[in-house]
Amino acid sequence: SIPEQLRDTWRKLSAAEFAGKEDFQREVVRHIETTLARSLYNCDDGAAYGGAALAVRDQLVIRWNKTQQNQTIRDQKRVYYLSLEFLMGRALDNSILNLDVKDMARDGMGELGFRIEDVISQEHDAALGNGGLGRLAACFLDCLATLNYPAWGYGLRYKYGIFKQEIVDGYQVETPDYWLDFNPWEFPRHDVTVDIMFYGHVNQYTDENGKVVKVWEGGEIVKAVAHDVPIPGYKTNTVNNLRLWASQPASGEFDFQKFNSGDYEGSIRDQQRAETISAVLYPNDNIDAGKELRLKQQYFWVAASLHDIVRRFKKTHRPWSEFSDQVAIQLNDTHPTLAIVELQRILVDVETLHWDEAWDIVTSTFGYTNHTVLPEALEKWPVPLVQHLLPRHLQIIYEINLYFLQQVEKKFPKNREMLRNLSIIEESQPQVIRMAFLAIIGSHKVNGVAELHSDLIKSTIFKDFVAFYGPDKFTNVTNGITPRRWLHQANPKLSDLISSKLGGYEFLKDLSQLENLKKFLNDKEFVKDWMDIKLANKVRLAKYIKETNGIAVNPHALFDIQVKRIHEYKRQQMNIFGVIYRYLQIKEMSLEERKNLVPRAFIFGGKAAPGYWMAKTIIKLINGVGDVVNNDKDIGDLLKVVFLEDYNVSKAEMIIPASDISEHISTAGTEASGTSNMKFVLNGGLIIGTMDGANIEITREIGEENIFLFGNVAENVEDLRHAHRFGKVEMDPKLKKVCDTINSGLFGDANIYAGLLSSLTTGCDYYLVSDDFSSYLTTQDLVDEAFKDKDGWAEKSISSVALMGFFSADRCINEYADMIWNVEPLPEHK
Ligand code: HBZ
Repeated sequence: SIPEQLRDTWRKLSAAEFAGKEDFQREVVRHIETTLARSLYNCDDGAAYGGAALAVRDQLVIRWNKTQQNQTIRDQKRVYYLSLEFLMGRALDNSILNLDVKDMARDGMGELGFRIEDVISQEHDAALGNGGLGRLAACFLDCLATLNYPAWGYGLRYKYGIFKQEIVDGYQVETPDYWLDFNPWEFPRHDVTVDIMFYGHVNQYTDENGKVVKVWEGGEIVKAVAHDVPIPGYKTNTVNNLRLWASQPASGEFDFQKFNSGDYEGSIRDQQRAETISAVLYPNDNIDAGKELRLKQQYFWVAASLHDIVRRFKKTHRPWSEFSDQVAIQLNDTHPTLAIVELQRILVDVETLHWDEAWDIVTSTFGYTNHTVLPEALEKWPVPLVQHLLPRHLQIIYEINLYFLQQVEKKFPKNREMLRNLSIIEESQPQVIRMAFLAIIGSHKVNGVAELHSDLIKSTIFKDFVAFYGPDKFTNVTNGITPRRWLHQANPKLSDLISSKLGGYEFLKDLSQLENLKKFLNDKEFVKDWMDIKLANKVRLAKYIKETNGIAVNPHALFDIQVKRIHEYKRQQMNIFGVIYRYLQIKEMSLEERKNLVPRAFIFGGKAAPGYWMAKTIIKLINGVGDVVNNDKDIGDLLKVVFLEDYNVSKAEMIIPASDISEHISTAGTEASGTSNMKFVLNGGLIIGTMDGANIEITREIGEENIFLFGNVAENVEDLRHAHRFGKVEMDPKLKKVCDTINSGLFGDANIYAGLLSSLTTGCDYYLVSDDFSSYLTTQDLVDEAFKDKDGWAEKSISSVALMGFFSADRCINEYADMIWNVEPLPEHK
């Protein structure tokens, strides 16, 4: 650092935040002309975005540096959120809003000749995630900064985010998402690197005290390079850090030798092999593909992050016993579970702590969040693979398991079944490591993400752990969303209207204040404004649909939206079957009968994992039905079916505010929480859903009269599945009619859909579509009736929003901080 006597000079020259519009404009123009080397003669929206982003970024960086300095000086306990996914979306609009300079930016860019909306929409989404899990991590970062918690996110800097989806002839086609051509939001730190080792072998030595020392040696080394992203909070000076690791070849003699001996291609190959680790995000949501490269990604990221955390801790010269007073690490699902093993390895092998002392530190440091009960999503790594890639870690896992099972034996003597059920190692061929079990054993708290889900993990997949540890190790933190992005940013008009009634934007930091909206339920003008905003948002979406899909949707139709990853358990197939049934019904109606109908537009969006055939078939069916229905002149506005291509965060910000009703219709007990349900209700949309995930708590908060619930409950699922397996269930006749229509070839060659239809019959209807279909249709009829009563609908919409305070992710972050991390907010710097 700079010598004391020179610091005054330095401070005089320190970068200053822009004070007003002119300052901001000057910075924008300076960046366009110098950083981007463009001029007023060749500045398009893209360059304007670049200039605006760089100007805003400077502002963030000044606060970011001060925040980091403040955190170092105060030296409080920090939280580290380890997530293989951060689904951030766009940063410019969010940064401007969090810095509270949107009006200034709009005026400033306007005077330079640009519409702020056009500038903002130039930005490429940062799509480093699949769905709910990744977006939750992004919401949490916003809240941690807003609430001034000293917190870091750690993830991977994928060169390719989630693929882009195109629809060709009704089918999903994937293209790569190369998003880094211009990314002003990241700062490569070529000086912050960690060497990560793979493969090799374990050597045993006896040291001078006769102690056996194990050393992992001789492996392949890859370099992790830090890329830092500033994370601003809303109306606070706090700007936290998200550190993403990129893999690079560890430059060493090895490469040089190859190069010098003429094997140029060989040395490039090694280089590419290293870069492959952080090249691409695995595009699976709720499915474990079990690929070696994925395990390499996990270890690479976890080892780099832990090394960084340990290095930071060691700078404070505290004793190891204080590690967990300074560090809390949260594991976002089992993907970072190797962090537990890596910390134990560092403490025992490198820092030479006693095993038990090390293990106490480890378990008091980690918390584990589970996001699914679906068996196909639970990670299990084959022992031979781990043996090959991480030989020392495998030994440590065996040792952890041995000590753990000794405790189990003590508590449940001679209970072989208990030992088998609780063992980290599953005795299959080959043996596999159950990562969730390792995560539980290595953490002090385990949480689910909604009440039903947290109860289910305790009574099903982790039942025996509850028997062993008692119930206190397991807890619930119901998910939430950040109202900054999902209300203020996505729906500025609604946010403004709410603020005009509540006397400012304080509600964005304390969402429970929304309750005061109830006072205005009878304020005619307010109610009208409320519904006008909804209509304006629908008009905007209708225009987008016309532009992208060529389909004319009447903005006054009931907009019925299901946007999320395509998965059988989420039951988009039930939705489209319902659409087909509705179509058949309308076709049978007289013109007179049709007059009573509420026109409806069914809008779908979502990606299918590239290898998930059934999900891809569902997309094809939606498009097949759309082709028929949308082109049927006899139907007109009464029914439209739209599939929106490439659903992502920025599209969600446009789509969600435009819904009248949205669908959250998973088989009860399968959707851990769901978070889009919260986003839709917060934007004044009503929802139709099953008693699943957070729908249950949404119902409790907003009242049964404000939600359309249907279908079987989780307790019945097992019996129903059993009945299907033993052939005791007749298909629902309405569903049968739908299947017959699909089989007739009306929506394209019936062979295309054969697999989907047989999942309902020979596949034993695992997701219970037949069992819920009739109550789904009946409830959809209730939705139509309710929508006819405009005043009643508006009342439901407003009173629901008024009661959504609980679902702010600020509430959830405070719960994690109190119950799991034991961290306090840091006084904001000046
Ligand atoms: O996490 C989702 C749950 O399905 C959803 O119910 C919940 O609201 C959300 C946040 O808690 N889970 C995922 O999104 N999971 C994944 O994307 C995933 C990705 C890779 C995997 C496994 C799961 O290997």
